[in-house]
Amino acid sequence: MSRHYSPVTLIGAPTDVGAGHRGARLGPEALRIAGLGEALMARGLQVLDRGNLEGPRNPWLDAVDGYRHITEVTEWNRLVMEAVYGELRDGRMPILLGGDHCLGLGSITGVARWCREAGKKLRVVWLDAHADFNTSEVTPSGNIHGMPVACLCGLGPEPLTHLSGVSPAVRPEDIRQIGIRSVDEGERRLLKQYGIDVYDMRYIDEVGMRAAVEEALDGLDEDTHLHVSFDVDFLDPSIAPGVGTTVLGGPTYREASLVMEMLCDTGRLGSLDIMELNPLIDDHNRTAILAVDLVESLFGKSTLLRD
Ligand code: 4U7
Ligand code: MN
Ligand code: MN
Ligand code: MN
Repeated sequence: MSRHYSPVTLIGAPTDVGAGHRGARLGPEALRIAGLGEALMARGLQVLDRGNLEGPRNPWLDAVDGYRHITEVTEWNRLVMEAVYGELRDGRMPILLGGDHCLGLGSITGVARWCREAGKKLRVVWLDAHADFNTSEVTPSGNIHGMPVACLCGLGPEPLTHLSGVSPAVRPEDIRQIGIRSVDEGERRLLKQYGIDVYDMRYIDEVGMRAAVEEALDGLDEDTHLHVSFDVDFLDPSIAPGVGTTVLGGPTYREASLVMEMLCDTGRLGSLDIMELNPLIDDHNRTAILAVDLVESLFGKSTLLRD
């Protein structure tokens, strides 16, 4: 199926300031070396690589008041929000190359700000092993990459919840999470309280990936901007070892490809994050190469031979 896409912009955000392992700062280069830009161009897209954002270094300190590195995390998210928003305003599709997933906050805050101005509805599809809905009170780690979805929903420290001035940046009912299989105790309560629509692995096992994704995409219309936040640890660790926080029991290659193909078929994709890739834990860049392959599916590569 051939589609018309806006020109695409790659934005590298080389930091692991929100993570519990160092190395995700090398994600943008690993994705470039795995051929992300070339693969998108081969699909007929116009691609501009803006290189990497430059933000504060990772001080690698213990948590203070339940957060690690909140000052640095705030600054990185501000940079990401401005970059993502700027691309959308210029009519381009931003692809954020992480970097750890705390930056999903800045990326989606930028997207939501643009949607408000453009009068568009927003649907966020969060592909992850984790729900990333912790707060300083319930986090077992203090790592802010476990908190961005809560912050988007207005739950968290002021500098993070009010990045664009508006809080909540996203309505909880606009979020769908797929692939979830690791949720902390307090986090589970908050997810329920906020009514987040979670398609966890148990549900996917029971109804199948196709039905789960169909439900997650229900109600999308031509006024909807689809944002995909792809945490690479969504994938089963047997195929994607290059992440800091592997969790057994994730989607297979075919299940993940199907998700991407179905997201593509909506024709509504407007922005993308590729997050949490850690080349230091990877095996000859295979996880980056797999991520690029799946992104190709998201942009229309398909094994489908039927019409
Ligand atoms: B990722 C964790 F405790 N929940 O908060 C936490 F299990 O962006 C992990 O999804 C968070 O990779 C993982 O530290 C964040 C932990
Ligand atoms: Mn995540
Ligand atoms: Mn994760
Ligand atoms: Mn992770």
